[in-house]
Amino acid sequence: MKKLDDYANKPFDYIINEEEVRTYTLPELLTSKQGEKITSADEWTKTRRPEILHDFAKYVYGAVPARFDGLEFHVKHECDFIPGRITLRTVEVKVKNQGKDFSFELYMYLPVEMKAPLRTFLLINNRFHPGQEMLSDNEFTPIRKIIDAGFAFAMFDCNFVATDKNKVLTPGIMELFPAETTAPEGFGVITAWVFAAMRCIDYFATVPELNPGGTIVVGHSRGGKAALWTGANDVRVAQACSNDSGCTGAAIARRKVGETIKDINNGFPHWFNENYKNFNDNEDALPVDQHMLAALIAPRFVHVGSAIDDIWADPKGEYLSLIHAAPAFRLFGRKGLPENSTPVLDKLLMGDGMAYHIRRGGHNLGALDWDMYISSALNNGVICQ
Ligand code: GTR
Repeated sequence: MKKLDDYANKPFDYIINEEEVRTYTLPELLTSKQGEKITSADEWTKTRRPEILHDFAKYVYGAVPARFDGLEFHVKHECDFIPGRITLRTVEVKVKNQGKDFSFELYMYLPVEMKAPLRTFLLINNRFHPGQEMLSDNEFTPIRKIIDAGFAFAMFDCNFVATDKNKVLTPGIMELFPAETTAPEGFGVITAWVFAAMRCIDYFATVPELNPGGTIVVGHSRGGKAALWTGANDVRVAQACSNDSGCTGAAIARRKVGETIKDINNGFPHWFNENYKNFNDNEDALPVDQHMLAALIAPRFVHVGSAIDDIWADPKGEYLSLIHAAPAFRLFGRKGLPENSTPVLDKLLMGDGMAYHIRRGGHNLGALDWDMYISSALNNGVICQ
């Protein structure tokens, strides 16, 4: 019987025999569709990055709508969350398109003494429980801890923005975009959440003390997939944190360890676009793999967090995405994860442009994860737009 403590310095060996993983070839990160080698940050930004972004939109998530008719913010109420320390501001975010509008609530937790430029942790909250959770700190939303570390904290309820059930145009933001959601490449629910996250960052830009270009987006699991896709689409994201995002998040799809594309498309067909279904049991035909999603965040910061018991999310595959994304970061002079060091259980592996951690326990966003994300955000020498 393996004992986890014996594997603290080689956590992946505790959960997987790498020799049993199928052999695969990843799509070339630094070769353009025309076959040109990408050797500079400029070529990456002008040529390769748009190609990869386009492929993720077309074959996986659907493009984030860039156009809509209007956007309004209304502060609905403001109250003491902790008197003298933290204010809770509820903002109605109203999006208008094609004669319709849809509003969702953004919850902002702000230090009473706001000193510019304040960076904000934005949680794409897929486990929102109105009432209870909002009124107290909890493991998933440790409001006090984040504020005390010197940040603002914000979140919205995923389910309210786009129902996490199926891709029907039930009340939700997708109703505003009928054409953009119904085509085979039309966007799914994950992209709807990303669109909402980007509108939250638009709100940050209206608050003088907040630095919208210093936003740190965090998401757990399905929210983690959305956090990475937000970081890929919006350069105001200075850091994207993927917590246990697994399949179609941080984990390399071609490994087929844990949840596969077929599993996820069968279980959650509404998260992605219709084209993605063509890659069920057909990973090798996909023009992208998930390391390229992490690469789209370069030269900004990406932090991937895994949990040792969350084998369904393929922790090793999540880590490998960072390794294979690193060449894009190097084009910008960022070194990636430190050379010659591998993850140690419960410790932060802090790199240049990226960080990784794997902790004890299962599929959850907990105290240690937050400590790690806060620590990397404090130390990453953030590149703000
Ligand atoms: C799992 C699912 C994952 C993940 C997660 C979640 O069961 O297979 O892809 O996103 O749920 O969001 O909690």
